[in-house]
Amino acid sequence: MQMKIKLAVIVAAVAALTACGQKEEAAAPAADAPLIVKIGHVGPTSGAIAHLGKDNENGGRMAIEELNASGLVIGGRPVTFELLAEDDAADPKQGTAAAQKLVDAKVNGIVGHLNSGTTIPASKIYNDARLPQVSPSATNPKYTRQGFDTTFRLVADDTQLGGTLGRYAIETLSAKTVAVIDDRTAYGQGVSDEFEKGVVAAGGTVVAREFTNDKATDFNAILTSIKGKSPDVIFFGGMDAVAGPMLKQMKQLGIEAKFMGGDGICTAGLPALAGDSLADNMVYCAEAGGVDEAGKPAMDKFRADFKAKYNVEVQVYAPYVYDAVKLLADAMKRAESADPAVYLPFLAKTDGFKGVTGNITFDEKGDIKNGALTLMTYRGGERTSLQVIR
Ligand code: ABU
Repeated sequence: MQMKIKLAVIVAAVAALTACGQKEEAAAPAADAPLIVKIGHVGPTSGAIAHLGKDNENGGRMAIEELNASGLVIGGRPVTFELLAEDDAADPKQGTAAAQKLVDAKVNGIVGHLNSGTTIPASKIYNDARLPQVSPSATNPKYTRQGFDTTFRLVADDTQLGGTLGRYAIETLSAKTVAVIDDRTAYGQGVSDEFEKGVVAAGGTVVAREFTNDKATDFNAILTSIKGKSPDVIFFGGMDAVAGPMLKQMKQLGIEAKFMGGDGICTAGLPALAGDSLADNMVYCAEAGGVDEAGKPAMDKFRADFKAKYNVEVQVYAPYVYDAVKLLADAMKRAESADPAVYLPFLAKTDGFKGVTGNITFDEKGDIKNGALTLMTYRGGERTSLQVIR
């Protein structure tokens, strides 16, 4: 009897294995069967800076649609790209949860996240999974300085951004004294520290350093304290959703200092957030990228196409997300494979990829070589480009 049971178990196991083998055989794609390539995108599509997260996500969708219309073939197989979009609400914990979800979904590559505070912790999860990650907007230098070979960045970092703005405040705006406020995020603290260094190197004086947080709406106490020190410039390290109300309260308190910030405030949405407190030539900021004269037609076309498609202006980084998605596809094409292990070395060797944001070549850390900055001010409620600096 026992013998019979044993035999039955063996027969069942063999049958299961055979069925499994047949199933695997049936699932093996034909050599020219369509290839589905999944690109993960993460940004804050909820919360105070949802307008920036949606801007990034839409840039990614535009690239995906164009790639699918282009009839790209990789390894002899026609490719269909899919965007798997996740919301991290600019929160580091939600950022790592979103990262793990995309790893579990077996995406082929990552574009994101938007914030340094989410991008840096998520980058460890992607590195552990050996997934290439291209950030279109995170500017904290640490992101590409962790020894990971999977991290890439399409914009200049906060050392370049904060340092240039610090020197600009003293040398071009003729400020002698500055006050600095940061939002205690990885981005806000980092860019403020670099701004201070730039100010001091150019001979200026930092008369106050205050902090707030990335959800604050009341700045009366810190602005009143700063007003007592009469700085020529107030620099804010943080995002536009906080800068807008801060500008309104500066006006209410009668503070006439110029207001500066990094790329986080340098958005198309700042005028709406600041209302009538945004006087002409009062705010100076910089996008951590930008194109020279020769690159303007392609960038202008992107902006016009984006506006026509989504009925909203580009905020800041949609073109960089668009380029990041196309760049991943380009590396896959050069490798003739969408397998991250196969195309990662091709991505690292990217040399002169022609994007709408300019020519892209990576250095040994995965940072863009010869990255640009675009200094901006606001006039008539519009972002106005002043100068592209390399
Ligand atoms: N670079 C500005 C916004 C994104 C960040 O946190 O780095």
